[in-house]
Amino acid sequence: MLRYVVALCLLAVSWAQDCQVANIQVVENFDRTRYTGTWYAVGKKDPEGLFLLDNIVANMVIDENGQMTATAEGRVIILNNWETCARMIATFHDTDNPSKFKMKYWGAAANLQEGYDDHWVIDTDYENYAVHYSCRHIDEDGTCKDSYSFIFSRHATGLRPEDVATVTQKKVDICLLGKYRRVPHTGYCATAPSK
Ligand code: RTL
Repeated sequence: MLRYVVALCLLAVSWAQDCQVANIQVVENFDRTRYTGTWYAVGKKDPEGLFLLDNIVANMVIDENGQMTATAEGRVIILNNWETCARMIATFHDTDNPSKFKMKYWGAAANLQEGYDDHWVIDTDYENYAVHYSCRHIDEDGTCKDSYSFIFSRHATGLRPEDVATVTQKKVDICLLGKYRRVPHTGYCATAPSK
């Protein structure tokens, strides 16, 4: 009997979650104003290549034209083994879905990475947690070949225990459960010289 229940549950999960990027659900009625302010990355799933390591803090802003912009910082090690606090700047471009943005980003220093990525808000309660997702390359079968994702918290200490289950379910929904690492906050970017 138990075997059938387990099999049925697995089937239900695989139906609900086909890992097609086009089917990923994002937060409903996204309110960009409530998304502004400081977000501490407390978990991250890395993309391929160079990435922010830890001490990652983002600050979302709405400019005078209503456009969402952001600054972010985080510890990085750039190609020649040089450790620094990367200070990044981003502008967000609207799409036909209010929770899905294109994010143009660049470094305050010229030797930092720049790019144009998706920035999807999968879920947020605005006051405690946000689940972000970005797929850089969609595979031929419609699944994501190279993604990154941040679990943001309003609290540098991590998620509130009552938000953990919701966030875990969202990790399942975006097919990234088990792929995240915790993001330590040690004050690195507050003290290290910027470059
Ligand atoms: C996040 C949201 C807020 C604004 C920005 C973000 C992403 C920054 C990235 C930076 C990568 C930097 C690297 C530097 C080394 O050269 C999503 C936090 C800009 C992806 C790899």
